[in-house]
Amino acid sequence: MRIDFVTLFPGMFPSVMDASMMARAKEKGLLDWGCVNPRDFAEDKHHKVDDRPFGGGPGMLMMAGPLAKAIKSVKKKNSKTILLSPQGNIFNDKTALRLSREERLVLVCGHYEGMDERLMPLFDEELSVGDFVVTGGELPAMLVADAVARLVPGVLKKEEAAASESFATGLLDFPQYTRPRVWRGRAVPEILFSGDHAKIAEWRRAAALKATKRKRPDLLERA
Ligand code: 4G4
Repeated sequence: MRIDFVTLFPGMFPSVMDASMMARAKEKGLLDWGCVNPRDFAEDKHHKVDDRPFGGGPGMLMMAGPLAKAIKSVKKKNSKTILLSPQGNIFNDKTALRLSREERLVLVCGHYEGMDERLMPLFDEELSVGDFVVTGGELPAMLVADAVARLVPGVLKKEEAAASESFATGLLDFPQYTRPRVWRGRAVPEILFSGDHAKIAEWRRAAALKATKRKRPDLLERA
């Protein structure tokens, strides 16, 4: 998969995109990414990318011209072009799985108070990572990139891949423990040392169900 970010702040990306799982995915040749800056496509000598809204009001908007040219420079026939915005459909694991099957994503990061409405036809989708506003689309875009990349076949190690199915069960994760066996007077549940794998699986399912009921009852109602 190739991911192109359209962003006024390309410097934000390497620390996230070149670390951990995404670095490994790149080394394996499963993921490739880059940034393109609308400022490099500005048409005037001051490299202007924002302007005041017609009709008045506070703040600035991203201009259509530079952003459209930046998108065009990375968009290919097999690209899916996505705007991150508070107005988008809420992003979830199901969307992540669907996007993980795409060959190329173009993730467009907005800034200022928003963008010229006439850009909207350039997007195949508008996604939101939650009901809140952040300064720019960069963090939402990287969040989507991470969630999608880890579902690209081969990116996760085998043992991690199994864990990623936990959301697919529709339940929260079961509680997990590692050494020491007793910590601050609290012992790890005895059943986990029984060696009885069927019993352990049964305990984990019940514990996952209980955790889901307590923390996210809405997930159960949907299932
Ligand atoms: C597009 C339009 C995404 C992008 C307006 C982006 C929250 C999310 C932005 C804006 C974002 C989200 C500046 C309001 C950038 N904020 N929930 N901000 N704003 O996914």
